[in-house]
Amino acid sequence: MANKQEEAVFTPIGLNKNKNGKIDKTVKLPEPTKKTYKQLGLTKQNLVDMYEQMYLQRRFEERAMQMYQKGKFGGFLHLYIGQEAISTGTVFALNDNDDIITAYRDHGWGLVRGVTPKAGMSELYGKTAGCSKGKGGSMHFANVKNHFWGGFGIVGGHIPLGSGIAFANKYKDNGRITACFLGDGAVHQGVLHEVMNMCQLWKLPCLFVVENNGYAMGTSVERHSVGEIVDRADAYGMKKVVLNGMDVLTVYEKMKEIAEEVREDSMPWFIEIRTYRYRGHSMSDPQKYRTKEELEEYQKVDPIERLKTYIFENKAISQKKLEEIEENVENKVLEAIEFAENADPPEPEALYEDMFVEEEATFHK
Ligand SMILES: Cc1ncc(C[n+]2csc(CCOP(=O)(O)OP(=O)(O)O)c2C)c(N)n1
Ligand SMILES: [Mg+2]
Repeated sequence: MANKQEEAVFTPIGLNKNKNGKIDKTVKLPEPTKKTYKQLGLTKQNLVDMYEQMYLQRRFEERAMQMYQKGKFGGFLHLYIGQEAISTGTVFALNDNDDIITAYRDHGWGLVRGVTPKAGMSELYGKTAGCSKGKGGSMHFANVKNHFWGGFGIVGGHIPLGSGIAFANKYKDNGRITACFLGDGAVHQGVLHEVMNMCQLWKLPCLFVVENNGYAMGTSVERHSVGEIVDRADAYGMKKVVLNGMDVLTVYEKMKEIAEEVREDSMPWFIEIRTYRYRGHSMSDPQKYRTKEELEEYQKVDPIERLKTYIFENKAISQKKLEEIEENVENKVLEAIEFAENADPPEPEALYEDMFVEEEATFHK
């Protein structure tokens, strides 16, 4: 019951109001690393490789968006555009056999963990050549061979699976760690708190990484979350950090440091990486909840442009050579579209396949 003097108010009030009394919806980006690529143990070639990967993720999705708009395929399409430094910095920092699991904004993760543009595009088109045989679509990119477990549509549904993988790794004593990525909106799913408690208690080598991109669908973080997301770690005595997710070198530096520490002490971490979602939640989002100016603020610190500038400042590659790399990526994406368009759709019987594990489970053989 509301106090007699006041009306019941169910909209968030008073959180980070700016001078005009409006809710300040921006995600505050922490300072990026000051270390040079050499201090981080990276080579000029590593910088170029990171750039190529981020550029591939961006062009793959921009083209996928075009094809979706042309009606070439349907279903959901959640774009990762703006967040590419997180997938790229993480995968360059972790070992190739460390496990990664994420939610439905998963195209970038798939590409960086070895889903080819052809297999990715075919998955979007619902073709058998897709990474999930065309039966998963946008939300179910996966590459189990390369320890990327997908791609999940239920907000928070994959979090206990991530900690289960971490449990299996500890049980097998194989030295692998698990990185479980989730959105800011998923932080409020009760299951996260069940597994954070358990992971801390059982010392599981698991990183819970929140990609705070400012919004859960059309609801800004300021409207859906009390306090700082990262502080959820305090309730569990878990180690925590906030990172700038618009700078690939920052993500690389911290994820590498943390991964090394986890391999030593097998204690979990709660990591908030701040970033920004450039596109709507999915393709049917009119984005009335934010302004063009807000989006442009973040585009000024675009992770791909930022790395490109850094590459030229450090003379890691000539402009001409980088343009060749970009052209090559562009061609690969166009070839992937052609391939997907001409690929076969699944036969109706495929509906009944892959429902259960029929042979021995392949995990950790
Ligand atoms: C259990 C559940 N509730 C609601 C939805 C609908 N839904 C899909 S995405 C989403 C928002 C999640 O936002 P966030 O975790 O911040 O991830 P982002 O989309 O920003 O990557 C919601 C509510 C869902 N898929 N699953
Ligand atoms: Mg979000």
